[in-house]
Amino acid sequence: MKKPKIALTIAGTDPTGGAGVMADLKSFHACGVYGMATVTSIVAQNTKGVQHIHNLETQWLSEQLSSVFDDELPHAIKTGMIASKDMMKVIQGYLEKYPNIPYVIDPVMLAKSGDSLMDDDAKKDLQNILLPFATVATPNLPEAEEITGLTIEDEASIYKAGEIFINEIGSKGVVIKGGHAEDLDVAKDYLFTKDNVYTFEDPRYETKHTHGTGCTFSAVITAELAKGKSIYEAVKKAKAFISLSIKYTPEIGQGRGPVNHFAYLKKVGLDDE
Ligand code: PXL
Repeated sequence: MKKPKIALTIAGTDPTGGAGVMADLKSFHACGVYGMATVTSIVAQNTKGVQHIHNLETQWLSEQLSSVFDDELPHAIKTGMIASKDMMKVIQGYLEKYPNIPYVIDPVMLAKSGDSLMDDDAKKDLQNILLPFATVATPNLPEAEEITGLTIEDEASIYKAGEIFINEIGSKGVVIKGGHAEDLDVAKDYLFTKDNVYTFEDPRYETKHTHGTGCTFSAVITAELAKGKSIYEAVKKAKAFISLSIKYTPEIGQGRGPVNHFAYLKKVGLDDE
């Protein structure tokens, strides 16, 4: 068998299987990429909200990463929930050592339920410690506001935020996701790179079942970069992937249910187009 491409996630857990490490592994697999996973925090949560968070000791993360990197190098790395500055520093060490491995950062701050997934003072550390190494960062509007300090209320401020990510923070690419702008009937995302701006638009589906969208979107970008795709191609696929996964949500749980990580794989909705 041909050796597969490998994507590694560094993230928190979600026992519903919709978000975090679980979403990442499913999404890697659905993209035909072999998934590896290291855990930062164990989160007791369901579709109704987050009940408990247990951040692992930093050393436990170092040990997991050391086990992976001592054995087999991934072709791309993704980070999701990282609760503390110390964990960010550990991850930074690997990004410095392996600058050619594409790195996708989902700057996770809040769960869909509104619960905080990060120490308050760790928010500013993301931008000093990890965002400068990003091949692609994937903030939603509230995260982009927190990171840039801007109030984002129109397209001009999205462009200004993109410029800050690329020219001041030093990320190679950033997708500012417009999904939170609920007054619009399209979900429009903006990809900024050093020389270009691309926009991606899909219809907005009326559903409350969007748990895990951010994790899934960034995991698909990671998988595509692992395959050697360009940033543009990776984001384009992630947009198509996430739209189908929201359209064909499996309706699980009593609250905000998870997306369908296998809708794209099964080409649900694509065959009859
Ligand atoms: O999508 C943000 C996120 C990241 N990581 C974990 C989560 C969530 C959202 O629920 O649970 C573990």
